[in-house]
Amino acid sequence: ATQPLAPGAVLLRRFARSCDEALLAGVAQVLAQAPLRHLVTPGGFRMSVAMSNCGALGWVSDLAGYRYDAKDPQSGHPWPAMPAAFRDLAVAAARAGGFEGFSPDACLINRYEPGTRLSLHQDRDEGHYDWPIVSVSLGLPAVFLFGGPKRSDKAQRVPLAHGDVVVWGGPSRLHYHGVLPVKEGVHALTGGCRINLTFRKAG
Ligand code: MD3
Ligand code: FE
Repeated sequence: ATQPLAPGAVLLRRFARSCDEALLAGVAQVLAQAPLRHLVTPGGFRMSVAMSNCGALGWVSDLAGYRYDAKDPQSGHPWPAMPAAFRDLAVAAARAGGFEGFSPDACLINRYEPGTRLSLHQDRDEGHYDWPIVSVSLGLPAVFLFGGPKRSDKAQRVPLAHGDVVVWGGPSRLHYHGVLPVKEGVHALTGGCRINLTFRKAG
């Protein structure tokens, strides 16, 4: 089922269900080369979400700021290649959301353990606001906060379950968003955590 959330934002419930095992095999392969880590914000706070990346560019944060980098600062090596199953899913979801020709060069992997949250923010470090961000939720469910163009705009709460995919394009691309603390639970494929993949055109 396709649900419009806001102009330019399309929720594709369960879109990634049929390829969930291939996606999680890809996650394991990437994390073997570029392990999850807790980044530090420019303000000096340790993020509760653990992150890694694959693709030509990866999102990083440290005391110097937020940016995309071709290398994993922890290893000094390029980020692992984007698995074919990742790219194929992201391209198909973007097409279903109305964005033909999406060619992501960055995939951020976020891991949420119970209690982990992501506070309201905008994604403004990519060079291409005309392309959408495609997000894929795997494992434990979460409540996503989807606000407006200003931090103070009222946010809608959108429950996201395993396999749900959202294409965030058009005016929604720069809206504030976040994730409420993930509740304890067990999922057959991920165990006690939620994994989120976000595909972007960053370079
Ligand atoms: C709406 N991740 O990595 S994905 C992020 O569940 C991030 O891990 C969350 O926000 C997560 O930056 C949410 C959904 C998402 C991603 C980007 C957006 C929603 C968005 C950009 C604009 C509007
Ligand atoms: Fe974000």
